[in-house]
Amino acid sequence: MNTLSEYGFTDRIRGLFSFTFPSALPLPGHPALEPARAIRADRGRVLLITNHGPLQVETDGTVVTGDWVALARNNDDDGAVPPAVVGILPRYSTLQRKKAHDPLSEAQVLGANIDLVGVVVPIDRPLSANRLERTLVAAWDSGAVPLVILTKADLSSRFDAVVSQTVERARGVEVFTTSAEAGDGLDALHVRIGAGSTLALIGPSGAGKSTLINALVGFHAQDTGEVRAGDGKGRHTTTARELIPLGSGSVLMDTPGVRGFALWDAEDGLEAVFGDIEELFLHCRFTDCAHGSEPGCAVQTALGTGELEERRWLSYGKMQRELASLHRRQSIAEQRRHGRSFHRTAKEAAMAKDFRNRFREG
Ligand SMILES: Nc1nc2c(ncn2[C@@H]2O[C@H](COP(=O)(O)OP(=O)(O)OP(=O)(O)O)[C@@H](O)[C@H]2O)c(=O)[nH]1
Ligand SMILES: [Mg+2]
Ligand SMILES: [Zn+2]
Repeated sequence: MNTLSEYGFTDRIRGLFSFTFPSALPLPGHPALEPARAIRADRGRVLLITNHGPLQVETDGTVVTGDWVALARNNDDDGAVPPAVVGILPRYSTLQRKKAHDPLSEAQVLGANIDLVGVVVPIDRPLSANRLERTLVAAWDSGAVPLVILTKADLSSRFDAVVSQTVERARGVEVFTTSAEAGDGLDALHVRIGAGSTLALIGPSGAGKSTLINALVGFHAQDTGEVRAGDGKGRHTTTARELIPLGSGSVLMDTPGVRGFALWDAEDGLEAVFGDIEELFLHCRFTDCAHGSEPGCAVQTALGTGELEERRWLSYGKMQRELASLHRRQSIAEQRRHGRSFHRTAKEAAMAKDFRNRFREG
């Protein structure tokens, strides 16, 4: 039977749990709160792993895959009150993106309490530098440490070129090369993951995330799907984010392939990936330089000498504008919310005054 320790319940989480939910030490007449981890979340329904095995509970939809929660169970065994999640442990990392096509600009939390984010890049397709950068921005921003994992090494004859190109693009992020087919690179990943930590794999459909998970755990834990013959794209085989224990308390998170990665409040991630560009700004002659045609612009100089790649500069600018427009929409939504509550209270106050006046008159 799977237990919590197989899902990353380390001493650190145990300590955090009893600190956050002191009532985990039962009081007479009160049910004890148990620690549990969400290993799959499907809107209001969450599959938890507890020290007594898996348990499905209904929740309000705020629990996401990877969350550590406090579970209250009825001790009387009469089953009158169903077990319930009564609290979520503060998340030490949160992988999120902006919901696609969402006018309200809401965040979609992909996973919580992840230690490592493996950005999966299949070697058999052309490498999209913009996509890699964007995903690394989100990965850094989550609070976890990103890794780049090249998959399907057995399929490329340009192997060395792709690896060195990826290392250059990843700019200091560790790059692992794997072939689930040939079993290459698995040991190095095992060592890097280490005991008690959680590695989430993200990347496009058909990149080989589930296949890599099966190779790492050594059995068929996740379904995999053939890629389309024409363009090599995947068929969206994995449909839910799910935790799979790897042994020695390490955990893998499989995720459905995503096409794009719209950013959500990712300034810190942007700085982590494009720190060199933000550093250049300090060397422009004018502090309010717009990095266009101003004299003494360090960005333009770096573009001119080739020190800064034009593509990277454009990619950075695009993400900056995306975040600026997100913040504009967020503040408009915020103002609307306040405006509405102001109108409501003003109207209520007027009605109350009207009522008092009539009462006095009467
Ligand atoms: N030759 C070779 N094929 C691989 C390797 N890894 C994955 N594949 C193949 O790539 C296809 C897609 O693999 P999946 O693991 O389903 O991809 P995924 O990233 O989980 O895709 P989604 O669940 O749709 O997001 C399958 O046909 C795998 O057999 C590898 O190392 N070598
Ligand atoms: Mg999959
Ligand atoms: Zn400038």
